[in-house]
Amino acid sequence: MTAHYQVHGDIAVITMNNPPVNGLGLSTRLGITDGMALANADAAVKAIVITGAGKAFSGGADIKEFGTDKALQEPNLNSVIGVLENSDKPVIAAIHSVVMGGGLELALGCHYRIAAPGTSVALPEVKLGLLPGAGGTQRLPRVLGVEPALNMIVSGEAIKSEMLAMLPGQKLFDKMAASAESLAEEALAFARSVADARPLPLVRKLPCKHPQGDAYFQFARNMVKGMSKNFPAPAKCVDAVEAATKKKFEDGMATEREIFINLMWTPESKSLRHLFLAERAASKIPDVPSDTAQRAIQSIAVIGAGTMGGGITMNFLNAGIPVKMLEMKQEALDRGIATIRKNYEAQVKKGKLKADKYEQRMALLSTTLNYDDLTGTDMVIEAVFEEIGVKEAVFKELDRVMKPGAILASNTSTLDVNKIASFTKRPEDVVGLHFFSPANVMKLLEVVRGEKTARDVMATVMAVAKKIKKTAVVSGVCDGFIGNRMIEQYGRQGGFLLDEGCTPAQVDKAIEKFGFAMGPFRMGDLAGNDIGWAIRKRRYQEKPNMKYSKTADLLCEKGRFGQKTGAGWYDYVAGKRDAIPNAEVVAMIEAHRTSLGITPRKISDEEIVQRLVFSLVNEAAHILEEGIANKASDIDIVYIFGYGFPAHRGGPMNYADQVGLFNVVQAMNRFARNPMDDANFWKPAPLLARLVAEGKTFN
Ligand code: T1G
Repeated sequence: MTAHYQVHGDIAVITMNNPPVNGLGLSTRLGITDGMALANADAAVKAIVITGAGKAFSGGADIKEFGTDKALQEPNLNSVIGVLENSDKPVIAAIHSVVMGGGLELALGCHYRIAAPGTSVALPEVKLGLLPGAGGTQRLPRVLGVEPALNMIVSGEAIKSEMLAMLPGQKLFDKMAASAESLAEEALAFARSVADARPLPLVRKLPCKHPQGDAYFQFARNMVKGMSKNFPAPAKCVDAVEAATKKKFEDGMATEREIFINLMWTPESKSLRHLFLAERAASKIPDVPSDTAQRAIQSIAVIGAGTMGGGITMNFLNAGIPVKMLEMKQEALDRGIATIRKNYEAQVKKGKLKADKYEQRMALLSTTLNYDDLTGTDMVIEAVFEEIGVKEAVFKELDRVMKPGAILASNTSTLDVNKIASFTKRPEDVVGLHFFSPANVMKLLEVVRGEKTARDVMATVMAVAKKIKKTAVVSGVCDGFIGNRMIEQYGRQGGFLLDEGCTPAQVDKAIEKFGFAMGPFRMGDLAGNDIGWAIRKRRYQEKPNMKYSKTADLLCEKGRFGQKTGAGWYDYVAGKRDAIPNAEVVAMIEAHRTSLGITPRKISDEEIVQRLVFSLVNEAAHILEEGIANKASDIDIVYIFGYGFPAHRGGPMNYADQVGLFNVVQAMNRFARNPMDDANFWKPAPLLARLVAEGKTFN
C-alpha cells in the first residue's frame, strides 16, 4: 500500500507515500484506513498524525483513476474522510508543500491541521470541469468563511498557507509550523498537546452562514456567469456553497455529490481532464527515457534581435538564465534591447513585475556583434530571417565558434531542420525550437526533432522548455511541422466557403460560436494576410494542382494586409481591435464568384464548423500516421496552446473522438461530393479510415 504506519511513543503517524504527489488512489486510501484501524485498536496510541512523503502532502484524487471504477471503489474518498472524522482519537493533518483538491478535503476531515509556511493550498477541481467532490464545498466555507472559500473554489487558484492563516476567524489551520523541516516534530508535539482534548472538534459541526446570503449569491452568480461562458462547473460551485449555508450538512453533501457526478460526465470536464494529462504526457518522448542524461544549460546565445529573437530572449531572462544576443549591426541590437525594455516596463507599470526584478533580468542580458563571443554559451537559438541562405550562413558560423556539445537550435517555422543541420559538422546537436509569436507570451513550443538530433539533446531541450514555462510538443520534420501544416488546410476551407457563398463575418462568427477566440479571417487580419500570401505564392510553384480560393490573393493585391495596414478582411479604427465588416471586400468576393460562374448558396454554421474543424482532424491523422507527431494528444496540445482551439472541446482530436470518428468520416464524404471543394483532400487519411473500421478513437 502507498501509505505507511509508524508509532512514535504514544502518537501514530500515517505517511502517504504515492509519488509523485500522493494522489489519493485506492492503495493510498486503503493505507490510511488500515492505519486508522491499527491506531484505534492500539490502546498505547493517544493521537494520530497524517502527513505526506515527498513533494506534497497530497495533490488530491488520483487523476489517473478518473473514469475508472477504482475512483469510486470503497473506501472512496468520502468514506476515508468519514473514518478520520469518526475516530475516537484526535487526528492531526501535518501539511507541507502542496495540499490540493481531495488532499485538502482529507485534511478538513481531520480534527486539527498544522501547516508549514509556503504550502500551496487549493481546490482546483473547477479547472478540471468539476467541483470538490469530497466535502470541500461544505467544509471549506465552515473554516474559512463563505466568501474566501467560494473564491478559492470558483477560481481553483492556489493560496499560500500563511496567507490563509491570517484570515480573521479562520479555523483551517490550528497552528503554523516554523518551517517544513520542523513540521514533523511540531506535529508530534501538537498531537500530544491535544491527545486528551474532548469533545473532538469537527469541521462539519461548525456553523455556515452568510449575513446577506441571497444578495451575495446573486452577486456571485453574476460574476461567475461572465467568466465561464463555455464551462458549467463554476456556476455549480456557487450552487454547492450556497447549499452549505442553507442546508443541513448531510443534505449539503448530497447536493455536492449529485453535482459532482453530473459534472464528471460533461464533455467539458472530460476535455479538461484529457488536457491535464495530455499536457504532462507531451513532455514524454517514446524513445527518450525520462532518466536520459541532460546537457548542462547555464547560458544561452540568441542570434537575431528582432521580434522573435527579443521574445525568445525574454523567456530565458525570466527564468534567470543569462543570454548573449548577437546581431549584425549595433542599431539592430539597440532596437532589440529597447523593445525588451518596453515590454518589461509595460509589465512593471501594470504591477505584474517588480522594478528590481526587471533590472535583475536586464543584468542577465549582454550583446555582441561578434560570433567569437558566443563560444562559451551552452545553447544557441537562431532567430534570423526565414530564408534558407541566411540560415546556412548563420549555422556555418555557429558550427565554427560554438564549443563541442553546445546545442544549436533554429526557431524556423517552415524550413527543413534536417537541411539546416546539414550546414554543420554536428547534425546530432541541431534541433528546431519553433516559438510562437509573441514568443515571450505564447506557451506553445514545437520542438522539431531532426533525423540526426541526439536523444540527450531532445531530453535537454524538453527540460529547458519546462524551465522557461513553455508547453513543448515534439514534431518531426515536415513543411509546417504540426500546427502550421494543419492551419493551412483550415485556411483553404475558409477560402472555399467564401467562394461558395459565405462572408468573412459569417465564417468567423460560426467558428467563434464553436469556441475559437478568433475565426480565420479575424486571425488573418491580426497575424497579417501577407504572411499567408507569401506561403501561397510558394505553394503555387511547388504544388500547382493544389486548389486554393483566390479571394485572399485579391485582398492582398489591394494591400489589405489586416490590422497593420488598418484594413484587411475587415476595417479597423486606429487603436481599437474591433473588426468592422467592409462592403467593398464583400463586393469583391461576390464579383469573384460571378467571374467564376458560381451561384452562391446558403451555408449552415454547422457545415462551416465541420469543414474547418474536420480539415484539421484529417490533416492531423496524416501527421500522426507519418510519425510527425508521436500521439494524438500532442496534436490537441499544439492546437489549444498555439492556435486558440477551445479548451472545453479538448482539442481537435479529442473533439473528433467526442463527435465519433464514424460521424466525422460521414461528413467528410459529404464534403468530398461538393464540386467546389477539394475531393482529394477529403479522402479520409488511412489511419482515420482504419480507426473507424475498428470502431476505435484517436486517444
Ligand atoms: N493525480 C495523479 N497524478 C497527478 C496529480 C493528481 N491529482 N497531480 C499531479 N499529478 C502528476 C502529474 O501528472 C505529473 O505526472 C506529476 O504529478 C507532476 O505533476 C474528490 C476529485 C500537484 C501542483 O487538480 O496542480 O481531488 O508527468 O508536472 O508542477 O474533490 O500537478 O510526472 O508522470 O504538475 O510540481 C484535484 C493537479 C484532483 C491537482 C504539482 N487536484 N495537479 O505540480 O508537477 S480532483 C488537482 C497540480 C480531486 C476531489 C477531486 C500539480 C501539482 P508525470 P506536475 P508540479
